[in-house]
Amino acid sequence: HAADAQRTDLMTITRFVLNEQSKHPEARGDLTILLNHIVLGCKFVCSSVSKAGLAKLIGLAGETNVQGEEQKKLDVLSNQVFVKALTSSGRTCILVSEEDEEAIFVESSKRGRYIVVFDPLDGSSNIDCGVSIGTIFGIYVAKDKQNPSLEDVLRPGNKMVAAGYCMYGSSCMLVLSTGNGVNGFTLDPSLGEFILTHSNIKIPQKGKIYSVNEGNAQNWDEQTTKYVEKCKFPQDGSSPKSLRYIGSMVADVHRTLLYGGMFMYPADKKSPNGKLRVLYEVFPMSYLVEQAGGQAFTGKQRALDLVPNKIHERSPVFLGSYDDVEEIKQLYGVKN
Ligand code: AHM
Ligand code: MG
Repeated sequence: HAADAQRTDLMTITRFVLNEQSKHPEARGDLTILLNHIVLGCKFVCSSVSKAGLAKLIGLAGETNVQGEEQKKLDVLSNQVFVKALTSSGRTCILVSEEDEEAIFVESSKRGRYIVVFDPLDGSSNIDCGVSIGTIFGIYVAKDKQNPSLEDVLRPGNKMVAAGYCMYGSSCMLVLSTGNGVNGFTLDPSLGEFILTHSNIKIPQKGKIYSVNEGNAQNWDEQTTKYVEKCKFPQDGSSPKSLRYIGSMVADVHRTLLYGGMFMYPADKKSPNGKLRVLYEVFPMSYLVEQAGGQAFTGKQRALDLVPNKIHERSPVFLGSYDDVEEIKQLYGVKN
């Protein structure tokens, strides 16, 4: 019985990645080990986020609690956990975190060939009110693990070998691509394991939702303004789109992957490069959206073709359903 099989034959994320890697005869299990360490970080953050109110983990970094112990803000704590987990995996040589000004070069005795770029806890303005937040990550391979350099990191997103995010929401979900489609895993808290629940995620060809911080509208360029106008007042007889904006990239992109539509953080007069960071926000999410059959565009080019000049560089992004992104590309005069 299929139903029985579902209950007893659990496809954990580790088993799934091992299966995928076995299709590459040259693979030595390093990516599986690295992903296991990322998963550990996600489980830790998930448990901290759900206990945040209780444990009074929230507070200004450096603030002390009643016992006089230093309290760490959840995003600082999450960063430390990820940095330790990734370093101790023995599979990384460079780490780029949103929380650290400089890239971290792993000491030579612990070096491996992978580079991980990540935002340990994105959407932190949403922590205090219990709204979904997440971790975003992307993985590159260094050319020479003994001599890793920033050049290995400042590469276009199309060179990533894997990307994913973990959403700390009503359930904890990890969505992953190793370049062969997108799969979603839900944490079973009783097992402490991520179980495959959303296999081969495909984004709908066209969606009914647009997602943007419309409070910035007065500073938008003409193309963004026109696009949003079309969403609200379509001239072709179609129904207007619904607006959904959480303000947590992971949650907004997750909904876009599952329901389709458009998520955007455009340029505006105040922020000519938008807000989102290329390496650990725009690239991983664009990678996932493309792997799910959608598109990601910067206003000028395919997002994954962008070549970053600095590790914390920003870029505008328009991502989502294939047809919806096609519309914005046309407004910007970009053809396939
Ligand atoms: P953060 O890294 O400071 O948390 O900011 C990133 C977040 C994204 O999750 C989200 O898409 C965006 O900021 C929302 O920005 P805004 O509040 O300007 O709409
Ligand atoms: Mg962020």
